[in-house]
Amino acid sequence: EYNIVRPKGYTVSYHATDEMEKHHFGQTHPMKPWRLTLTKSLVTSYGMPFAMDNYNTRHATYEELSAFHSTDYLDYLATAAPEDQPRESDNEKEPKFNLGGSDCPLFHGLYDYCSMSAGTSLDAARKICNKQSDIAIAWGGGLHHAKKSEASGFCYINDIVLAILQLLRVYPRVLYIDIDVHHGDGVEEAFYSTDRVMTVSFHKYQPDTFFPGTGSLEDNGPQSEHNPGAHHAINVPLNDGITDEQYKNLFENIIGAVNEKFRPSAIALQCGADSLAGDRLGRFNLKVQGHGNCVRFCKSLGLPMIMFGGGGYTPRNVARAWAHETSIAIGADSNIPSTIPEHAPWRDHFIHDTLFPTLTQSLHEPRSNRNSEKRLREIVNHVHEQLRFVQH
Ligand code: ZL4
Ligand code: CA
Ligand code: ZN
Repeated sequence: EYNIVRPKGYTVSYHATDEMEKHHFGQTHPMKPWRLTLTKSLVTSYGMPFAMDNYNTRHATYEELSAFHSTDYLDYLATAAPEDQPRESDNEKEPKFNLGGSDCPLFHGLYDYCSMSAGTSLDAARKICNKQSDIAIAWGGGLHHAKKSEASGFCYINDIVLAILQLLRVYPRVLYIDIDVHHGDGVEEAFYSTDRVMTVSFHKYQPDTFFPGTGSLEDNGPQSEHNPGAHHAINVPLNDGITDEQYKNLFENIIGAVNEKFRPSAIALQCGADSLAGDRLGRFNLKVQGHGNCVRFCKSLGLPMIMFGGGGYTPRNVARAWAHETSIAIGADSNIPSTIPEHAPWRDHFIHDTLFPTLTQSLHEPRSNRNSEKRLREIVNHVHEQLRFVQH
């Protein structure tokens, strides 16, 4: 009923599974897999599936997960039960592999949830590798904090690292971009010693008070002569309240320069939606349009691309952003109405019936902007300095 058609000579694939969305981290935990259902229902109510290849994804196998994770860790992840959760009173019971605390609880079906998230991203990566998709969408992935042998910040399996490892079989260089409000530490660390992956994370940075506390401007990968990965990590540390306009200038300047110097052959874009205004955990003032602009800019570079999910703790805004970004991927963003369709399930859940709420609709009291133009210029200058060392 809307003007949604398949883009000509261009394939977008959407990778998801309803099974993943049924899992719960616990009553009041901020991570709600249900936001994926809300996203899918909004995407569907706009008719977008007609313009994409839609895949119901499978579980990643143990062997696939072990391409990055240690078998010790995977074995414990596969067998640990919610009962193994250390209790407050149990002083001596150390959480193993950082599993079972309040950030990374052990919940029923945890291993299934993790292997589905990874399966979604691996399927997306394979479609990019065999050139069956130009853009592959994996909103169930994007869990950038997980380490080789450790869970961290709501992330247990690093599906992004697994997907990039797949891309590296076919593509000489992969550019990883992370617009989640948190630092993409797990992905940065995994590729610290290679010059085939460049990582760029934009995030709120305030050591000690904002998770994970890493990702300073000066963190650019181990700076030793013998390390090919030196200068291949870029960090853009930001303060509360950054606006669409500032973010657009920074993003296009930095990613434009990185693209020219690094000459990536594929892009992995983590679209964490906790950088939106009004996010339960976030601190920025980005609107859906400002967040989506990053996707539009990346698409304009004309490279094969995977779009991952990530954070996002106000589900109605997560669904808005990821539905809008799906429409950008298929080139339908100017064809769909900004009013949420009458027949959309959960329509009332959105409170305001628009895809693009104003700042006051999202926040009631907009956050004050603590990013001075002077500091943003310093950041851009530092990044350009780093890029002088990168030449492909
Ligand atoms: C919660 O309400 O900063 C977990 C986590 C569970 C339910 C009830 C338990 C109450 C906020 C967060 C106690 C909660 C204490 N429940 C949480 C240092 C911390 C230790 C844990 O978007 N406490 C840790 C992780 C971050 C810390 C952010 C972002 C992931 C991603 C990609 C991960 N951890 C302090 C916090 C709640 C909870 C309420 C919480 N945890 C907020 N920020 C954190 O980048 C997916
Ligand atoms: Ca980030
Ligand atoms: Zn986040």
